[in-house]
Amino acid sequence: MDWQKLVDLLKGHVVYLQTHNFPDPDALASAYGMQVFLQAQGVKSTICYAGKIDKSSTKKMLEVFNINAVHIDDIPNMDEQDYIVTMDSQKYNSNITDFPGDEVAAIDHHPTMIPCTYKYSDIRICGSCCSIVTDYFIQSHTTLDVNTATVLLYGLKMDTDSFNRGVTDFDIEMFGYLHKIADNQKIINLYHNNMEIDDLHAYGEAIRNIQIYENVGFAAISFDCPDALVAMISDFILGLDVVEFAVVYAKRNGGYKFSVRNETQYYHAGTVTQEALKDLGGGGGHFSMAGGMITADKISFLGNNPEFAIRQRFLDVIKKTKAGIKKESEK
Ligand SMILES: [Mn+2]
Repeated sequence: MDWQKLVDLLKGHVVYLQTHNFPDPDALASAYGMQVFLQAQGVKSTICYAGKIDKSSTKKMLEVFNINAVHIDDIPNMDEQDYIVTMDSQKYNSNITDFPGDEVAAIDHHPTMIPCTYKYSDIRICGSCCSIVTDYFIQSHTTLDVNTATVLLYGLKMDTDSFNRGVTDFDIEMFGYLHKIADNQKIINLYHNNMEIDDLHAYGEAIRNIQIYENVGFAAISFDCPDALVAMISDFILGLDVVEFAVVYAKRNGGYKFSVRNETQYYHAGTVTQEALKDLGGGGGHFSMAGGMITADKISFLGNNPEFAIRQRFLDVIKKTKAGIKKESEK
């Protein structure tokens, strides 16, 4: 990372910080942190997104921390000369809409799915995009105020499921820095009031429908629910003692939206999901967490029992992975 290079690139331009669609706390918090950082270097920017902020706890976070994120519909005058920095996401990802501006930079903590050349990129595999943004304050010796530190710490905590998921030494180092400045009581309050009544219906349905095959748990939700909720239920299923690999999916636009979690040492959630959903819509992600979708036009490929077909596809890939590991160890 070269913070000065990013500042020099953006200076004098109209700058948008674009999160992925349906932004989660990490996306919004890291975009906010970047906005404050850039402001301190004399660069004004606007946080923007497509889709919607679908969890009321995320909306509450914006309120509590006074974050202004603007929906693309409310930015009718964005043009091709404007600069975009993608936050917590990368150009060409399926979860980010292509806006009129020029994607000159990307700040992200996810693996690259489709490579893209930027004028500046800072893609580091770690637990949260907020960790990367925190590093900009440290490296540039920019003062971090209480509100910004609290936002960044909240994003880091949420995206790593309280430091249990995908967390790296770097995240812990950034946590150590933020922790000294942040308002920790504010974080605890927000964190403990995350559950909404609608969430309970989805949990209820997942509990009724869970199916377990050895250490793999599947749960289907028959109604559309926000991405963040599908992910929460996937974490919840993984909490069962016998489940080490969780696949949760919900109806979405005539297809399905997936959230996958892995706590084994031998499967890769991203690779398994990518393979299992190949030709159906697609998927991918990290070692421990992944997402994916089956689009409406591909549903017919699943035959007359889609849920059976979905389980079969995942279990087949997992079986193949297992066989591969065996061969590897026989060498
Ligand atoms: Mn993130």
